[in-house]
Amino acid sequence: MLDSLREGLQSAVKKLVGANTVDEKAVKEFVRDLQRALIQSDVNVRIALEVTERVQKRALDEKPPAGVTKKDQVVSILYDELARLLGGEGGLQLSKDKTNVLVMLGVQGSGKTTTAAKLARLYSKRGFKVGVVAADTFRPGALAQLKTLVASTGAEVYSDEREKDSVKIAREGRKRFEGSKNLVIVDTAGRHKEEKGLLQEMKEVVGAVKPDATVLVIDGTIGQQCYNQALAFHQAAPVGGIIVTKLDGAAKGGGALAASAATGAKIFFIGTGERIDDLEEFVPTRFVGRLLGMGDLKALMDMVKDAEVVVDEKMTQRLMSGKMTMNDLLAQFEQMKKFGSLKKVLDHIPGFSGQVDVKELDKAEGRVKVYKSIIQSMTTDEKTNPESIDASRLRRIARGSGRSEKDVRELLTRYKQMKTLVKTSKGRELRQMMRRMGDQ
Ligand SMILES: Nc1nc2c(ncn2[C@@H]2O[C@H](COP(=O)(O)OP(=O)(O)O)[C@@H](O)[C@H]2O)c(=O)[nH]1
Ligand SMILES: [Mg+2]
Repeated sequence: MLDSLREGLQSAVKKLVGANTVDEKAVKEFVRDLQRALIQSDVNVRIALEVTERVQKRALDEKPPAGVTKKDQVVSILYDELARLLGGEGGLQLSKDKTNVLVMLGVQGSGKTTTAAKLARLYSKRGFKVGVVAADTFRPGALAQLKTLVASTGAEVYSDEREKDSVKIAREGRKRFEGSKNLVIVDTAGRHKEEKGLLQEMKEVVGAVKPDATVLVIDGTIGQQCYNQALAFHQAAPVGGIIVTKLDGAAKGGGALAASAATGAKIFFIGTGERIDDLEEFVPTRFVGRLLGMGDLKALMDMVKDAEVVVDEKMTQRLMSGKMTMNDLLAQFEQMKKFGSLKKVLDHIPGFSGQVDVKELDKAEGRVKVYKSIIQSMTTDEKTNPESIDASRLRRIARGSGRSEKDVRELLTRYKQMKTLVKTSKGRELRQMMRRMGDQ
């Protein structure tokens, strides 16, 4: 799905990551590569320029947070901006405590009937009682198609073969399922080729059924034309959400998604194939993470934000001036633990995986726990001046913390090592050293 866009974006990122330094020239080249990838995927030129200009401006203006490299920061900016381009979080919210009603809208052939069945399947699996209303009285064989598709889902179909008025069927179907189902999906014809008739029909059905949400089904192969189509529907009756279909193998998929999101309506799901299970919940951040070939980038970003918060510049200053207390050391250990988890996340990212030994990390985390209990058994004086800890104090601390004297000595050694390292290292090296300490 969206192979060319994925390849374009990933090769741009790869080039950036492979560059010696991320200077203005490298950023600009990166941005040009992005523009090319987006436009090739039929993202509207204006939108493509807007998003890449934002990436460029932020990449050049913003400083990376402490502990994050410039490269990682630029990639995370791209991730942010692409996710924003594809709309906000929060998909279709349905409550089992009521009868939720959805009306499927969209031009003929966009995938309404298929998607109605996919939704019936998905929500049946989630424990909803689902009813589907066959309100396409226009297309010959429409009812048979719907029944066949829905048969495997466990949902019930409401139809009336003698009734030719689709608005009436929609109204009756809703009435039939009211109270007995958690979800009613009304499939419509969308038969009118010309916009006016189609929108009129839609207004009538929506007026009769009064759904909780209208779901606009759009064929993703039409690319950025999605925008005008979605806007026309949205203006006739507010669209609750969009489902973009046929994104499997759609070269213009990027454009379709960006254009749909540009209307301001949320993309609820995407259709990724003809089979009944080929429906995916659309979460922009997750989707972009996959596009960029990064495991769970959302989790990674959260970690980076955490890391940003814990770096305490004042404490770093104190450490660098050679004054270090056990509490500082403890705080550093805690920080390493954070970097430790960050590494676990990195492990899910292709290119990083395999470079992190999770067992070693666990071991390091285990030691930190031991050190922590020891430090907590020290008096304030001992914490501030660990040099004052003699043999008898050492014994007392070991007893108090329930740890062995060997553990306490190990901690004191780590403290001395750290202090020496801090004295001999300068500026930014310090933080790198802190990170390396986590590996030991
Ligand atoms: N490849 C692919 N085909 C799809 C997808 N969704 C629907 N289709 C196909 O698109 C065609 C039209 O779908 P249909 O549900 O009948 O559209 P409707 O006229 O809007 O009800 C059918 O051949 C479907 O199998 C999808 O996500 N991927
Ligand atoms: Mg249909």
